[in-house]
Amino acid sequence: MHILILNGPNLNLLGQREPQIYGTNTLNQMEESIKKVAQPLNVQVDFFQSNSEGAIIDTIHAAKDKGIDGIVLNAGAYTHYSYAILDAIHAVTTPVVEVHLSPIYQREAFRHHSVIAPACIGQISGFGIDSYRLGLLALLNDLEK
Ligand code: CA2
Repeated sequence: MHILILNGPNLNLLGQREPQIYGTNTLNQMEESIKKVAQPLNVQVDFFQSNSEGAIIDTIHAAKDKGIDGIVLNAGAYTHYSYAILDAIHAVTTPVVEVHLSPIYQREAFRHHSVIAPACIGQISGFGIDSYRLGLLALLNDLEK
């Protein structure tokens, strides 16, 4: 199995700002912890982060041709308003699990709605960097059905 962990805007700052909301682990530390989970499961994991909506969309489109079986996506704030990312997920057959570090339903009202959720197979939020591990396991579980 070949999985992509795709991160959107500002997540390159993980661990460097707002640790009370997003924790103290960096994006690199999250990636290392995912590799440790994936290796014994024989799962190949790729990582990509972009602050650009277009790059995220291009990456979703290209996933299948790169042999990627599924995507764990933290679209950052695009989650709440990017119909373009919603359309991109709808346009491909690659399954996508939506993840969030923070408990989005306990935060500001604008974070309570995900416009991309209808195109995703499921959503995990509020578990800090563990949301990625849980998202990966949920995706693998779905792919193995
Ligand atoms: O909780 C999440 O994972 C979010 O997707 C993170 C987004 C936010 O807009 C969503 O509502 C929920 C923000 C990412 C910002 O990441 C930072 C990380 C560290 C320091 C500053 C920003």
